[in-house]
Amino acid sequence: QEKKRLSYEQKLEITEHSFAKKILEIAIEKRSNLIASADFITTQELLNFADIVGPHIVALKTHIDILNDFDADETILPLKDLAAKHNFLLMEDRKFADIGNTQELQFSYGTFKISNWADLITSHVIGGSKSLDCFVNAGIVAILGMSSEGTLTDSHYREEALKIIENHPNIVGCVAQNKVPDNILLFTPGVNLGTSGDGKGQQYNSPEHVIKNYNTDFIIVGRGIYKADDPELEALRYKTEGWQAYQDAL
Ligand code: 5BU
Repeated sequence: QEKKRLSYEQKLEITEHSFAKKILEIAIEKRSNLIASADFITTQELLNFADIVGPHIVALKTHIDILNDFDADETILPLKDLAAKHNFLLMEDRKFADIGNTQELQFSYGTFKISNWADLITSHVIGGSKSLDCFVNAGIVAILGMSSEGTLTDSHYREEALKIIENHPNIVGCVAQNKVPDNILLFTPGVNLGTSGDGKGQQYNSPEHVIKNYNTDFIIVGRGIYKADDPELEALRYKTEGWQAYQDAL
């Protein structure tokens, strides 16, 4: 018999990291494995979207540096309120890729002061294990493999990256397009029900495909939801498909 995937309850028992526990608890409570990527350039759109899809998601993924009108008081305070109101985590997709000292500065200083508000942050592991020590009081989602055509995250890179990911205490999970060991939460972007690519290198699969084939824990959906005519309805569709595929795989 084929080995079944672990349930979110089972993962909750084996995980050590507090932010891993949090996202698993939200998944169980909401019966959702959906992360919405909110790639907006205005605060108003970002906040509207967060309020609409908030009840259906486990986390909202941001690229805070693409906002034209970022303001700590006008953007982050209401965003934190919405995260509390709807019980989702804030995941900043910063993709750090530098030495530890620089990442420490980028994490806590400058315009965005990410460490003040992000629950999860994404980081490459290209700077080596020690470069990740600076990310305290947040959970790292480490990038193992990218979804884009021609990515350099080949099997050798991923093999070496996985050694870092498996052994670093600040890491809660990784972004990848393949299976990973059970103790690492798997986040998979490049998920869309309507199209197989965006003409700019992005490659898409369905929620069912990634959950059944890679044992993905959390699907990350951007344009599939925020470009839809009715984003809430579309979020519900991805949520339902994602949860159904998870239950089928148990
Ligand atoms: P899309 O609109 O669903 O294509 O958006 C995908 C989001 O996930 C977008 O914010 C990307 O920056 C992010 N992403 C990705 O698409 N692929 C990757 O490998 C990584 C991040 Br890492």
